[in-house]
Amino acid sequence: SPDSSEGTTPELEKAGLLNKTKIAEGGRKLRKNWTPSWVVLVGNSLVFFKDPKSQTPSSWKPGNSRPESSVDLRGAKLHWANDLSSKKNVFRLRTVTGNEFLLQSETDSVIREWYSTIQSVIDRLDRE
Ligand code: I3S
Repeated sequence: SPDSSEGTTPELEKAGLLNKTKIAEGGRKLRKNWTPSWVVLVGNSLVFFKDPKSQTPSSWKPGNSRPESSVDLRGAKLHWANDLSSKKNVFRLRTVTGNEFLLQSETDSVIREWYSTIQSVIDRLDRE
């Protein structure tokens, strides 16, 4: 179909504002630096943008703004991680390359939706 995720336009699964900090790079621990981030789940990737105010789910298109960083979800692991922060609603995402991020929202339903949507992409990639 024209809307298939096959081809050149990756499927936009979800987009929104989360608090983010990177805690490891290639397995090496980093100092936390929590910042609000516009997070876009598209195709097999989680993409992070600065300047959340300039982004909305309806206006976001692949390629129309420069991402701060991007995470390949293939082989990634997701875990609730309330032990890793004093904040509530925190999960940890670890990539196969040993990059680790904490993502957080003050809103329970928001973080639960992100967790289950990212996990479903990881599961889909595991089955491929
Ligand atoms: O895991 P930590 O070290 O308690 O994380 C806190 C610190 O990164 C802190 O910054 P300083 O390195 O300047 O102390 C941050 O302000 C806190 O937000 C971090 O803890 P939380 O519990 O918010 O993840």
